[in-house]
Amino acid sequence: MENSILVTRSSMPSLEEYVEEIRPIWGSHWLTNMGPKHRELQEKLKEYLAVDKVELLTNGHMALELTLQAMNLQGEVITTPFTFASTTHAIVRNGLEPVFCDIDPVDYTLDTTKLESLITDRTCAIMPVHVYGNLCHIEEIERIAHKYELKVIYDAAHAFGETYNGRGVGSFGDASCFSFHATKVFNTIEGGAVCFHDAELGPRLYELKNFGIHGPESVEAVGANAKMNEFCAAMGLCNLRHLGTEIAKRKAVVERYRERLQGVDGIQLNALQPGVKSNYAYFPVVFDEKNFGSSRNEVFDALAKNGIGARKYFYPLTNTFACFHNKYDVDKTPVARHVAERVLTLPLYADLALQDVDRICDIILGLKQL
Ligand code: T4K
Repeated sequence: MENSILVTRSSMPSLEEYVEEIRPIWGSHWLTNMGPKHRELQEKLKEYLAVDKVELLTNGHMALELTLQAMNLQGEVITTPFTFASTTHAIVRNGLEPVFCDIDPVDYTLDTTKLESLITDRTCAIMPVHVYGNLCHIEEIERIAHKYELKVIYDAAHAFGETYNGRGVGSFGDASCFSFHATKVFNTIEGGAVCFHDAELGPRLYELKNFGIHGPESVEAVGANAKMNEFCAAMGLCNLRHLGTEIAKRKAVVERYRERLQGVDGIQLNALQPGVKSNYAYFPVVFDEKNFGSSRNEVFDALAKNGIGARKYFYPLTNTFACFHNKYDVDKTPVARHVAERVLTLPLYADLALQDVDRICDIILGLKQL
């Protein structure tokens, strides 16, 4: 539909800036396999994310999948079903067993009060998600992981550039995996990265993203092809220059939504987290039909009729996916089910005009039954 507003829109540099960035590639003919743009972006991201070790990958999913593989894990991984398919798939594709923990009703991240009871002698790791850029209960997760000697791999796909008490979010846990997909606050078209601490993990990840090739005549692991190419890295170098401005514009959009929707009976807005510097990645709203008068699906349909593409991130829950053939009991994650049935993620991107935010809010508030 013309003039439609979608849930997000990729941030892009000017065409001229991107052309300048990729011009040297025409001289070198070096297109991929850890070329100069790849290495430059990797160094710049260490600085931006305030972490020591970063490995760039083709996407956020391969970051999750290869990190689990690099850690040589076996058994069960405790995770959340309130996430994108990628988190659960990364676990299952590694031959590991996901064990689903319920979520916190306020920030939608893993409910740490329910975590310990899920630990068995087969548990090897926890994979929490900083969903919507809401940071997990980091201290509690780390306390429990330490007590039971479990690895913590954060799915930080939504949390690029955020800080907690001044510390880069990628520095928590054993590893944090970011997505640089076109729909993310920071994009490299497709892309992702892992931040980690263990010095031995770096060479493992480096090899695994390149088929497990150790040297010209030696292949030591069954790896994948997950190397970020030079054109994606160049996009990242350009987008990184403008990120501060883009995030400030997102903040203005979020503030306008809050101004308009805060305090409306039957609407729950995303929690503000003390100590967190937000990246304003998503704007989820939970509709309680009893108090609001209209259901999430009615709001979704009304917006769609007006050319506005809100999304039901994250419905359905991953523990209900058809590909798992009813293997998991969704009754064990009742809060996640409650939220997934009521949440709508409203359009949010840097260039979303405040008049459009007002139009979206007018449609939503028009559905409020007094
Ligand atoms: N963990 C979590 C928690 C994640 O949310 C994700 C990805 C991952 C891991 C894995 O990371 P990656 O491997 O993807 O790097 C989108 C994204 O494809 C996906 O990256 C993201 N999460 C997920 C939440 O959203 P879809 O299927 O909803 O995308 P799509 O194509 O419907 O696009 C949404 C909107 O974005 C469009 O309506 C318009 C806009 N858009 C889209 C594209 C593709 C653009 O403006 N430009 C574009 O190029 O999954």
